[in-house]
Amino acid sequence: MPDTRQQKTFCRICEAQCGLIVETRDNRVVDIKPNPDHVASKGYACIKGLKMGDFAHSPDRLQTPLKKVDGEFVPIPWDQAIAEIGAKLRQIHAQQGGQAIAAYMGNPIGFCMWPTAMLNMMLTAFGSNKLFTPGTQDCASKFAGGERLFGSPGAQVFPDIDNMRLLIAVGSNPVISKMSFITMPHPMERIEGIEQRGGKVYWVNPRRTESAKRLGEHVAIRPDTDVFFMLGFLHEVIRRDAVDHEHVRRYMNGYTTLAEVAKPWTPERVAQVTRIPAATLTAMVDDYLAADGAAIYSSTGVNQGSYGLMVYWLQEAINAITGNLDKRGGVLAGKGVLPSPPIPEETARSRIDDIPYVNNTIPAGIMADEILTPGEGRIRAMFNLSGNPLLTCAGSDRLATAFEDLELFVCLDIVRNETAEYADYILPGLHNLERADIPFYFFSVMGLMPTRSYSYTDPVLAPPGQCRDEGLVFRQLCRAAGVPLGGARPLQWFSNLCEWLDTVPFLRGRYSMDKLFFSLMSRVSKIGGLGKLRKHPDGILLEPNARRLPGQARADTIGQGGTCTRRPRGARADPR
Ligand SMILES: Nc1nc2c(c(=O)[nH]1)N[C@H]1C(S)=C(S)[C@@H](COP(=O)(O)OP(=O)(O)OC[C@H]3O[C@@H](n4cnc5c(=O)[nH]c(N)nc54)[C@H](O)[C@@H]3O)O[C@H]1N2
Ligand SMILES: Nc1nc2c(c(=O)[nH]1)N[C@H]1C(S)=C(S)[C@@H](COP(=O)(O)OP(=O)(O)OC[C@H]3O[C@@H](n4cnc5c(=O)[nH]c(N)nc54)[C@H](O)[C@@H]3O)O[C@H]1N2
Ligand code: SF4
Ligand SMILES: [Mo]
Repeated sequence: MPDTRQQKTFCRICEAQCGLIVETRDNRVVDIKPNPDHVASKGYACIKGLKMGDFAHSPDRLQTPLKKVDGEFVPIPWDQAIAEIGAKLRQIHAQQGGQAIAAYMGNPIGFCMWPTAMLNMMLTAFGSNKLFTPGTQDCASKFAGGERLFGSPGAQVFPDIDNMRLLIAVGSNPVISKMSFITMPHPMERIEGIEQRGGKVYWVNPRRTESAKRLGEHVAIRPDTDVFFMLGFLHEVIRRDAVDHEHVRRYMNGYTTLAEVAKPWTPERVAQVTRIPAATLTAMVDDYLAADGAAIYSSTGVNQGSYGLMVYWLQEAINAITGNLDKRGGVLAGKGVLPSPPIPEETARSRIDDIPYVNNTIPAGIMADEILTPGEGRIRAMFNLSGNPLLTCAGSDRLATAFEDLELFVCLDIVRNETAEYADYILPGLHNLERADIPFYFFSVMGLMPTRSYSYTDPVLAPPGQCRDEGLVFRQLCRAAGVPLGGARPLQWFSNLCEWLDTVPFLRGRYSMDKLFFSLMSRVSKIGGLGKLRKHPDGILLEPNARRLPGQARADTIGQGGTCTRRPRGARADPR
């Protein structure tokens, strides 16, 4: 008799994290359907989520650890891989210090809470803060902006799409990508709702995208000139005195400076740079100001440009001074369920070019230089956790040279990608369907949810071959290298105990550390233990989004200065 099962879970390919129903037979996916009862996605899922079984069962799946021997990858047992990598780490740590050990964490696994937490714990164990992420390319501008505008990198705002009358979306293409910094399944249906309510949508983009072809008005802009568009927009808002002065007085600092910055940037002047006709810009301002609930929102097309932070600052300044910040139909402040990880008082700076860290991460753009440039803290050992930086970061040739220069390069992935060709070891990790999870950082910490919800999933599939949870691999490597997980001996002992209990047949799975971690997180978030969460496979609806500025207890998140204050030194922003 085949073992046929149906299990509810949620997708972890993009920010939307749609609810899915997965049907399996003998540990193979036979069908994936959208979950019509999921509290947030309500029966929506896209082709990527529905076809992910093909990736889980791909013939390209890595099934065993590989070691490069004389230029060829040969299979080796896990014990050997852990012992050898651990010994090499121990040596590099002793000779060159913790900062010689670094990691790049790819985007797909960034949606999974456990392996990413354990990677951080391993880096902490070595005393390293060198974590590179794609986020430093695609959204560091927003994290840096959140810190400067609202008091912490995790304090972010998102457009209240379901209630607004006007959306200006800059550098985004939701038909294809489902947006960013907003966890919203089926974005186009909800954006369509704006027009159905009699409102309007503008797409500011050099390209007439699939989204612009579907609805709204396309405004063509010369690439990388969005900062001037924002300056012209702000100039017009201030020239017309369409400013909510009471809102500004109560919650913001620096308005005079803002007005001075915008003063020279008339729509006519801006048009010469952006190629957006002055009449188009002023018509957009007319529509924005006339709408009861409006927002300018920008995404990856801007974040990856030269002026991401400036665009973000100006955009949120416009939303704020017009009274659209913290307004139904404007932009709302995210409210997560977990506290933000602490950000050090003193911002770390990179060895190369003295660049400040953003959200505890170092820019992937200087990874090659951090490896190749001699001196204290030069990277000698590198982990690549489900990333493909050789292709996705700038400067492939130099990165290839850098990866070849490393003393130890370990890639963990489910397939052998281009970057892994440079590895000394390739370790087989888990597909998302093979791990338990809770909603990732943007939900749980930043709370960028138009529909506030929370869920837990058990694994749907057992991993094939010798594929191993990456979180366990980092715990084992800490032990092998003689450094305690997270820098705390009791934590390493606890980790070892959990690992041992998982080998006892009748206890297997009961004390696995990932589940205990999820249980702890869910209890900290006051949602309940895994027992409760398992009873809600369609997710749990949380208290809806609300205005947050007037409540003084929460004013620090939005920043007493909506436009440009920093929190007082020593004050910690509470993301809730
Ligand atoms: N030219 C160009 N470069 C870009 C971008 C662009 O638009 N153009 N976009 C940028 C952006 S927005 C981003 S986020 C980065 C992404 O950059 P990266 O994160 O470096 O690259 P990806 O190709 O998304 O994924 C890396 C690896 O994740 C693995 N993976 C996929 N699913 C799973 C899974 O379920 N489990 C495990 N363990 N691994 C899995 C894949 O095998 C793949 O090898 O690229 C950036 N770089
Ligand atoms: N199918 C699919 N979906 C994905 C992903 C994927 O790889 N494939 N990746 C996921 C990830 S990691 C992310 S971060 C999100 C990204 O999702 P979005 O933030 O929506 O980004 P993109 O779809 O890359 O669209 C960026 C747009 O910016 C435009 N653009 C380029 N340069 C400029 C410029 O200078 N100014 C302006 N105004 N626009 C510009 C481009 O034409 C493009 O339409 O998508 C997620 N969803
Ligand atoms: S929209 Fe994103 S989360 Fe939803 S099914 Fe598609 S890839 Fe998965
Ligand atoms: Mo991204």
